[in-house]
Amino acid sequence: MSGTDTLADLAGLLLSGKVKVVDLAAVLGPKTPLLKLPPELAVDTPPIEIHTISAYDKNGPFWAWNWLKVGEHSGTHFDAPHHWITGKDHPDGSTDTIPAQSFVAPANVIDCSAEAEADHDFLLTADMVKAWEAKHGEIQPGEWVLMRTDWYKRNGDEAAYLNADENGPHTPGPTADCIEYILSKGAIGWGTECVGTDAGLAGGMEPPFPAHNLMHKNNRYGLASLCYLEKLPPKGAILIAAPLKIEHGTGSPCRVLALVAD
Ligand code: 23J
Ligand code: MN
Repeated sequence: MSGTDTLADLAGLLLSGKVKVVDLAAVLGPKTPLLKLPPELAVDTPPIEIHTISAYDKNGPFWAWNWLKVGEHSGTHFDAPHHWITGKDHPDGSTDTIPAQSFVAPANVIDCSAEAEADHDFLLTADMVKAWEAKHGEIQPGEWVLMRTDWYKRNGDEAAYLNADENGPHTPGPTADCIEYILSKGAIGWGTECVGTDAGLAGGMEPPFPAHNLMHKNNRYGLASLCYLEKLPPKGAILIAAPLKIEHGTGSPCRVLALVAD
């Protein structure tokens, strides 16, 4: 079958609803939970603002539009390799230089929802990924690996979403050996339903923030604050995740979509 025929089939499947488009993004606005870093270490991303330019009024009688104040790493968002010091020298590692082919890729969805509910500091390990592969099939080169935790259900309550106490944030994520393993399989990216791609306590890991450090060192991508991963099968969904083409951008809020066969 030619590529043209395949696309004609896809067009029919989309129009008939046999292929569904699933929205994996959270609403982006002033109530979006944002990462809080230790103040002695770093400056935080500023709160999101949405300002009206006009609303069919004296500032624009027939039209409505807004302007935004929003950090690149806010809400459901894409992490580009240039976000991390380990990835800063990749010539195709910023939002305006990543090849478009990278923005559409198959997804593997690993369900850790029971584990994350039982242990807010739950860490997905390489051995657990291997056990998942034994059941569902191997992670193939060029595919996303997404960690489902149902954590997005806390997204409406910043304190619950960030889940911090005096020892820092308690949110699930990957171990360094998990990230090393998916990189050995050729994964194009790693995504989670938490505020960042790393676990809450990842600053104390070796290396610190292994999802950021290792994925971006290898010119691979991240997705954070994903929603509704329970709507995706373990294998078979196609992810569409394209950041805004920000000049020298390190990431961008992103309307992440999944194509899912019904
Ligand atoms: C900056 C510093 C640490 C982290 C992050 C950003 C993110 O999670 C992010 O949004 O990329 S952990
Ligand atoms: Mn980010």
